[in-house]
Amino acid sequence: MAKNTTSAPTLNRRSFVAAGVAASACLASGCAPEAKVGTGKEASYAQQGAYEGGLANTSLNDGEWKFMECNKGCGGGCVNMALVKDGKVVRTKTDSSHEDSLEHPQFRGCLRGRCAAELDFGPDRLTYPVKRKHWSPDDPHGELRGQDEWERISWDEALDIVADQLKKVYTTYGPRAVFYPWDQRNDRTPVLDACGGYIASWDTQSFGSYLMDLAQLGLPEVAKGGLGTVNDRFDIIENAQTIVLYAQDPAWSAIAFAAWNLRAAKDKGARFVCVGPFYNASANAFDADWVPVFPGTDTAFMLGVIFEMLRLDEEEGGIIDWDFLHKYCIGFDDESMPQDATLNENIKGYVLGQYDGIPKTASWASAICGTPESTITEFARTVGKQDNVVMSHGYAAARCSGSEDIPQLFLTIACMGGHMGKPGNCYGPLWVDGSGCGGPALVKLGKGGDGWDVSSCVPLCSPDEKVVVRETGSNIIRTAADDNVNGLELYNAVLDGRYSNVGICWGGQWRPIEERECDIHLIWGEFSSALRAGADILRGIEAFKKVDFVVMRDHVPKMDCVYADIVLPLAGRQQQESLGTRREEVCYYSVVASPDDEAKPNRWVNEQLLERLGYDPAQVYPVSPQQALYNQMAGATVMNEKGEYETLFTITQSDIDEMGVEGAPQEGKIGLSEFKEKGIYTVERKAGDAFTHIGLADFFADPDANPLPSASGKFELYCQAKAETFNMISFDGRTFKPYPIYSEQTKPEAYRFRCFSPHYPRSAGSTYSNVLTLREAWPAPLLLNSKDAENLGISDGDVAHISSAAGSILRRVCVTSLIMEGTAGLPNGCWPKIDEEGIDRGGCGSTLIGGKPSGMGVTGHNNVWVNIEKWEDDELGEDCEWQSVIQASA
Ligand SMILES: Nc1nc2c(c(=O)[nH]1)N[C@H]1C(S)=C(S)[C@@H](COP(=O)(O)OP(=O)(O)OC[C@H]3O[C@@H](n4cnc5c(=O)[nH]c(N)nc54)[C@H](O)[C@@H]3O)O[C@H]1N2
Ligand SMILES: Nc1nc2c(c(=O)[nH]1)N[C@H]1C(S)=C(S)[C@@H](COP(=O)(O)OP(=O)(O)OC[C@H]3O[C@@H](n4cnc5c(=O)[nH]c(N)nc54)[C@H](O)[C@@H]3O)O[C@H]1N2
Ligand code: SF4
Ligand SMILES: [Mo]
Repeated sequence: MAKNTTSAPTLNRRSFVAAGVAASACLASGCAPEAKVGTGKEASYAQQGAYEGGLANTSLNDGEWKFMECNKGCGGGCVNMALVKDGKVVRTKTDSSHEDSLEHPQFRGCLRGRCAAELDFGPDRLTYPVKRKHWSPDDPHGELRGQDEWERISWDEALDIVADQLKKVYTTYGPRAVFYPWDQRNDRTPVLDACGGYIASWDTQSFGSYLMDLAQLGLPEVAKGGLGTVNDRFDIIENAQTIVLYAQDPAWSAIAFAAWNLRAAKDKGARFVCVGPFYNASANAFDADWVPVFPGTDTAFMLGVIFEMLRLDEEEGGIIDWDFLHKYCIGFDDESMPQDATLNENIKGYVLGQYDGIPKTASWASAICGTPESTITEFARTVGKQDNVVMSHGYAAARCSGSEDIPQLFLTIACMGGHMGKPGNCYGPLWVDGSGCGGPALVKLGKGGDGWDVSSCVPLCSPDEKVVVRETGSNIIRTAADDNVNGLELYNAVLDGRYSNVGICWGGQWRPIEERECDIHLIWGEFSSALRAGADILRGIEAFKKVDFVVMRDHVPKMDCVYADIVLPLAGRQQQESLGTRREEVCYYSVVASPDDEAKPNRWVNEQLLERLGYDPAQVYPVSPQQALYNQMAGATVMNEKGEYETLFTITQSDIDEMGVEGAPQEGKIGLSEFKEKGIYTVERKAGDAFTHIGLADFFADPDANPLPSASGKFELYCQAKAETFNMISFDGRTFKPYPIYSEQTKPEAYRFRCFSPHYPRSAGSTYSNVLTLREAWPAPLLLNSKDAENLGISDGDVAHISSAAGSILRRVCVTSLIMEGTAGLPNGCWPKIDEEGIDRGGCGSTLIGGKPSGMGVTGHNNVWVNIEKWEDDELGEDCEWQSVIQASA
């Protein structure tokens, strides 16, 4: 048994810096690098790594500038650049390809993108495969996960072990013993698909209740960006009079240049309104009016707003756009009921209290949502029909238990004000997806053809096993009997062998809720940080400890790796060429550096495993990565003013030869080598140009000829299909109506604060949150209202112990008047660090989230009930003083 070693030793900043300095001194004097490799990251970093801090003394021209792909996570794709000298990144910057303007913007990266080299080549980067010392096929010693020592092993050993374990589990227990707790949409694992599928998971952690089948309401699917309803940025900048940022903070959490476009709208005179528990960075930046709403109470708030809109319209007139409601929507009132209605009820009657005797007045709402009555009335006026209003929402309000009806309610308010289909008016997840640039892509990449097809692979499991084959667009995948575990039941599935299946959430493929049993033996992980991102981390650790085998692959030692048996090191984004696009631009990312270590590309790992499992990788992956990149380039097109797509790149035979691919020379608008040199191609814009776009313009021009995807072809404010789906998958037996209703959330006696989880500049998800520079710049404190802090005896900078029914964490506190009393804002993305007592000293929000799924299975990421106390037991230290590492013992 390992003596008291934790498998995630933390790297202390001072020792890291000292080791780096010592190692570089060693390099300068020509010492041989040998012995360092394999004994620890502090040593191997400077020898093998490709990032060197101490940028200040480097000249801007001393080296070669390369285009550095950001590890995103925010969904954007900015231009970030790295100055590379002698194979090391010595400096970074962002887009400087041309002068910045609204018409031809620079695609500037944020602070995370500028740290992309430190992420990909930092001191904690995984550089060789490791095995947990006390794991063996016969006795996994699961109880030591997270505490054991690591042994460095060769790729051959590592891949053999993984392939053997897969064979064993598939042939002995079948595909339902393999658990890949990540998004069921996922089409990222040809290895498990080839073997016969696996149990996947689904979660509302990101989109919240917007994960519902939005098409039923007439809206575009959220997974496709949900942007079909959104106007072009120039329309918004020029024409919006009011911009509502509902549960949204683009200044902290938007994609790339979203906040910058909002700034332009502000300069043109738009008024901003921020709705949520936090007067956030965007509210500050755009001098917004604040509509405070307690986390998780938006249903009550919006019902109150609808009541007030009805009242004001009746008393004063000019608030509700009745023509819009009756032409483009169904089911707002008795006059517009759909033919398939089974109830003689609707939102208008409900709000007026006609069915339950409770009018949803401003005073009724205020008692629940904490918004002053007069502010509810004021908001009702603001979103009335008189002004051009952009109704922009994030997903935070929908990431709350009890939030099922939020998408339909927000839509209802937008429709009551008639805020769609005309200049300066639109509704949608603006500034969350696609930088708020609504409209068809102006630049498109060709199809790479690098998806995979496992249809030739004979599953390893017995032919009796139910294996479901589906196409995801680019790939053919398999899942085990369409098993999908809800995010709040992940660990029940492992520990109790039980969960509730509701089918596939994407594309409306839900099925009736059904109890299922399972017997999970193997946990697989890639592309996500399921243990950190999900919920109930403490139970998650128990689940990881229970199974026979856990295998993870990543660039960095995230928590899931720390609790694994085999960890496979992946080469980062910046070790390969790639392309990225958004509406107006296409970016090129070069190979930035190639550190001399054992990290390998993801695809290489898959090919090696497929081969060991008896499959032919060339059949699974018909196109080489380089050919796929070429195909994307050769097929790239750009829209002209007539709306036609034209070939983008001129490609010569020598370009083709240089890439070592097959293809034919072609004529386009820009030479491929010129593009690679510039790193970006953008479509220049101007206000009123041919690319200006109004969301769903065709529908609004002729709703009968261009119906929406709902049953009626219109916006369904009474939606039979929605009610049927929700009731079919209700986890707690709660019933829903075709129109939005309030469902009571009772406050547990023992808890005082409602904690929400703002997405925070330090990281994108948990990605980047290990970077010490970012940890130092953004310490991620718990935000606490000054009156609450005073009552708790907590001062700014003190450490608090924050506890919920699921677990507890420590975090330094930032005392502020910018969040509502009775709430607490815990930044998302911190890496957990669980101590012997089970306290998370890393301050990860998911440690606090737990409980059973309710309603359609929404997780309460933004309305978890907590208690807060001052922590005086010991010192916490700063996040930038530690970093988790996985290193083999000498
Ligand atoms: N408490 C709390 N939890 C939350 C949220 C919250 O607000 N509060 N937000 C939720 C939201 S909105 C989301 S979207 C999720 C995000 O959660 P995840 O989808 O798990 O995202 P990350 O935490 O960024 O982890 C992504 C991991 O994939 C790795 N990775 C990157 N590229 C590759 C690759 O090419 N191959 C492989 N194998 N791995 C790669 C990264 O290094 C990183 O470890 O978190 C959710 N969890
Ligand atoms: N810097 C950074 N950017 C990111 C990410 C990141 O981790 N870091 N993550 C990316 C991802 S995966 C996603 S999904 C998006 C998330 O984007 P959003 O969902 O828009 O982001 P959040 O920060 O969770 O929430 C925005 C605001 O909503 C408010 N809010 C919280 N709870 C409630 C509520 O119950 N009701 C109301 N009305 N308001 C509420 C908060 O005050 C917060 O300021 O961001 C993306 N961008
Ligand atoms: S994290 Fe997002 S906004 Fe920041 S540089 Fe990367 S892609 Fe751009
Ligand atoms: Mo997300």
